[in-house]
Amino acid sequence: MDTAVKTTKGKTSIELLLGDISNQDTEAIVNAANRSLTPGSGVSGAIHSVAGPELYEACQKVAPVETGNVVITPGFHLPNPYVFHTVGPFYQGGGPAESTLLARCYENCLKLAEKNNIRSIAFPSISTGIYGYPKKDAAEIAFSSIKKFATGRSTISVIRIVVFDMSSFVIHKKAFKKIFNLK
Ligand code: AR6
Repeated sequence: MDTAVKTTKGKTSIELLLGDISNQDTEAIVNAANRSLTPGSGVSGAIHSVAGPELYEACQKVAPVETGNVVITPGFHLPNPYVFHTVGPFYQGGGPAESTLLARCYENCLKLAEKNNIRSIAFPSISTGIYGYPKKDAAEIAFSSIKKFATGRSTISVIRIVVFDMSSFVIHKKAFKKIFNLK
């Protein structure tokens, strides 16, 4: 089975990949952080362990971060010059306030990438691990936010979502096809 899908909107390639967020060739990667930016397991554990202790020190200078917001640090020992730390909502039923906050994570990261002339960015599926957001709903919110952003005006060349296991990939691929109207 293929482990990647792609589509294009304007000048932007939008991709879904099965892989590891801490091993991407993009200029920026996104950390699914908590408000105090302390390393945990999952995405933040993988990112901090490759970046090294300098990342923790840099995070402590910019914490705390409100849910839905984002801050940038260098990537230190990662292959990426930048790490975006965004805080997804903790799932408590998925009402409009939660879905808006999740969408805001993607929108704010993309806006900040554009503002910093960053041309490629890779996201994990924010909130779908420890924070418990159902993957189907979270994937549709992620791709809708990306689609809205990329339609027409983005200067970002690559926007990628990286998922870590095959069952997540299958769920995200279905959402990708639905949101981008692909067969
Ligand atoms: N690469 C890509 N995706 C991954 C990786 C990886 N290396 N590891 C896990 N995933 P999570 P959250 C998937 O829990 O739900 C942290 O400890 C995983 O399967 O990392 O936003 C923070 O410090 C899941 O689908 O993030 C916070 O306290 C998705 O990435 C809290 O957890 C997100 O899982 C944030 O929880």
